[in-house]
Amino acid sequence: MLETPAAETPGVVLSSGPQAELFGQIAGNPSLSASLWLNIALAGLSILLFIYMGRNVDDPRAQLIFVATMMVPLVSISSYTGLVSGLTVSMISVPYPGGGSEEVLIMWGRYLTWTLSTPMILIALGLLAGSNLTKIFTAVVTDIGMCITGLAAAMTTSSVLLRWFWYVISCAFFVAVLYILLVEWPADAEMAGTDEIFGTLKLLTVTLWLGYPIFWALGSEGLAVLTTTQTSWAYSILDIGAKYFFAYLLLRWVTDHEGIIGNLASDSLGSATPADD
Ligand code: RET
Repeated sequence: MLETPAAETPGVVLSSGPQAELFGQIAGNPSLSASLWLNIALAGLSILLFIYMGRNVDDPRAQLIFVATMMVPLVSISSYTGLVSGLTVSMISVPYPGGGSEEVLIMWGRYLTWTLSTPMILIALGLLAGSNLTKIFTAVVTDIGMCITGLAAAMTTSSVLLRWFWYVISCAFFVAVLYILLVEWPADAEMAGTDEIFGTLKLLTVTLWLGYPIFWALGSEGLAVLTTTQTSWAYSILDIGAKYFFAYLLLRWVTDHEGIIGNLASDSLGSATPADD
C-alpha cells in the first residue's frame, strides 16, 4: 500500500497510483516544482499581509473589495497545492497543428481555479470603478465563460481543430471582458473619482492578462514552442503580478482612501448610473 516511486522524498508518505506518479514527476523536476512552490509561499504571505492591512476597514463597500481581493490569494494557494500534489494535473495526449500528438503534463487545475479567482479580481475592480450590477455581472459571467472554455481547449484531445476552436471561443469571451475593462469601467471610474488608481490597475490587468492566451498558444498546450516547465514559469510569473502585486496596490489604495469608496453611490450596485449624492 505504501510502496511508491517517490517515497524517498523526505517527510512525504505516498500511496501508489497515477496521482502519486504525477506527484513524483513534478517533485523530481526542481524548476517545475519551484514555479509552483514560489506561488504557494507568496500566496501565504499575501493572505497574512492583507488580513493585517484590512484590520481597521469599516466601510461596507471597502470591506467587500477587501473580501473579493483576499479571495484571490486564498484561491491561489489552493490552486497551487492542487498542482504540486498531482491532484489537478494529468498526462494528456495533445494533438498538434503540424500533425501528430504527444503525451504532455497538463496543469488543468489552473484553468479550473481561474474560474474562481478571476471573477474576484473583476468584482473588486468593478466595485472600485463604482460600476453597476449589470456590468459587474456581465464581466463575471463572460470571464467564467473564458476560463471554462479555456479548460475545454486544454482537455480536448479528439481533434486539433476543435481544440483550437475552444481557444477561439475563449478569446471571444476575453474580448468582452477587455471591452468592459477598457471602455465601460474607465468611464464609471471617472464619475466615481477613482479613475487614477483604476487606470493603473486596468493597465496592469490588461497587460498581464493578455500574456495568458499568448503563453497558452506558445506553451505545451498549444504549439509546444515552450516546454511544460517554461510554460509553468510563464503562468507563475504572470500570476505574481496579476494577483499578489495587483491585490497589494488595490488594497493599499482602499485603506488609504476609504472615504472615497464610502462616498461612492450607496445604491450604485442596483442602479444603471451612480447617484450624485
Ligand atoms: C486561456 C486560453 C484560452 C484563451 C484565453 C485564455 C485566457 C486566460 C486568462 C487568464 C487569466 C488568469 C488570471 C489568473 C489569476 O488568478 C484560458 C489561457 C483568452 C486571461 C489573471
